[in-house]
Formats: sequence, C-alpha cells, structure tokens
Amino acid sequence: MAQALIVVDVQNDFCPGGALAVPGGDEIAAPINAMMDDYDAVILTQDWHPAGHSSFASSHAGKAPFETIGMPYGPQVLWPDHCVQGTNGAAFHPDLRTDGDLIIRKGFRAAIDSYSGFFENDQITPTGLEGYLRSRGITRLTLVGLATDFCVAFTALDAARLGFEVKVELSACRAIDLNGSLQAALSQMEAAGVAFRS
Ligand code: VGL
Ligand code: ZN
Repeated sequence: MAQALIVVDVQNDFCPGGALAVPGGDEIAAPINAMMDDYDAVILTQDWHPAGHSSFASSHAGKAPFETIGMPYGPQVLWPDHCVQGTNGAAFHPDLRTDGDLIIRKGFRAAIDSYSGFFENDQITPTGLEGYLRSRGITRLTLVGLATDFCVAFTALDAARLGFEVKVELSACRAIDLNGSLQAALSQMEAAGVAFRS
C-alpha cells in the first residue's frame, strides 16, 4: 500500500509578495520539505495559466478580482492575474524542494480553470494524475500546500471520490478564506471522508 505526498501549488504568486498571496504561504515550505522523505512518491502540482486566462478578472470587461461569474461549467471566482506560464510568479517557492517524482501542471487551457490536481473545473477533464498514481500502486495520499480552501480542497474531494484514502495535513496548508470558503471547504472534505492531521 504505497503512499504519496501531494504538494499543491507552493508557487511564488501564492506566497507573500505574489499576485494572489495567501497569508503565511511561504511558512509551509520547510515543513513540507521535511515530510518528503517519508513517502513512496512525491508529486508537486503547479498552477500554470496562459496569459489572458479565463479565470483572470482582467479577461472580463467590468469585472474585479474576487467576483464570481457563470462559466459554461459552473460558477467561477475571478482572480488577479497569477501563475502565468514561464513567469517568476508561476515558479515554485525557492525554499521548496522540487526533487519530487512528478510535476502535474494544471489550468493551462484558456477557457477552463483547474483547481484540482485530478480534474479541471468541469469535473470531467482529467489531468492524468489518477492514472499515474494507480499505475504506481499508490492508494494513500497526504495533501499539503496552497490554498486549503481552493486547490487543496478540490484535489482532496476528487481523490476521495476516486477512492483514494486521503489525509490533509492542515499545519502544512494555508487558506485564502474568501467569504467563508475555508469553513465550507473543511465541512465538505469532512463529509467526503477526508482525514485531517494538524
Ligand atoms: C488557486 C485560485 C486560483 C489555488 C489557484 O492554488 O488554490 N486558487 N488558482
Ligand atoms: Zn489559478
């Protein structure tokens, strides 16, 4: 029963000084590094948007960051421009170990966002992560990273739905917390059978 550590979006734009800074985002790099050797596989996800991505408020006339709009696949929060492919903001935080086994990039299709490491926000377009984990015999996942209430939560919920045993190490996560999104995400994860460690 192999187990993997999934390190979600520990990138400069989600850390203090970045375009979509998550408070304390940089604090989790060292504890995550220390966890890495305890797992059979370490997988990093990387938010990786083309310029002009449809999740950016700047792509929608008259819209401001943190407003929600309707997209063909459902409601979508609009964000400041962030994690644009090839920019320093999209790079992993310099303190993070990046010698893991696999890097999954997501959010690279202009018309659709991807919070989860498994599926884009339409819930059906796969990233390939499920197949990678299954072909390596990995059944147990521990999730850490940014942001607790968006990409970590969406990844955890998809993993639970796919039948993986999922833990979220909350001490190595930090949240955006937009209009109660952290509490909502924690409740949804708990209801889905996700375990918490802190
Ligand atoms: C994320 C908002 C937009 C995340 C990514 O990593 O939680 N949040 N893109
Ligand atoms: Zn994004």
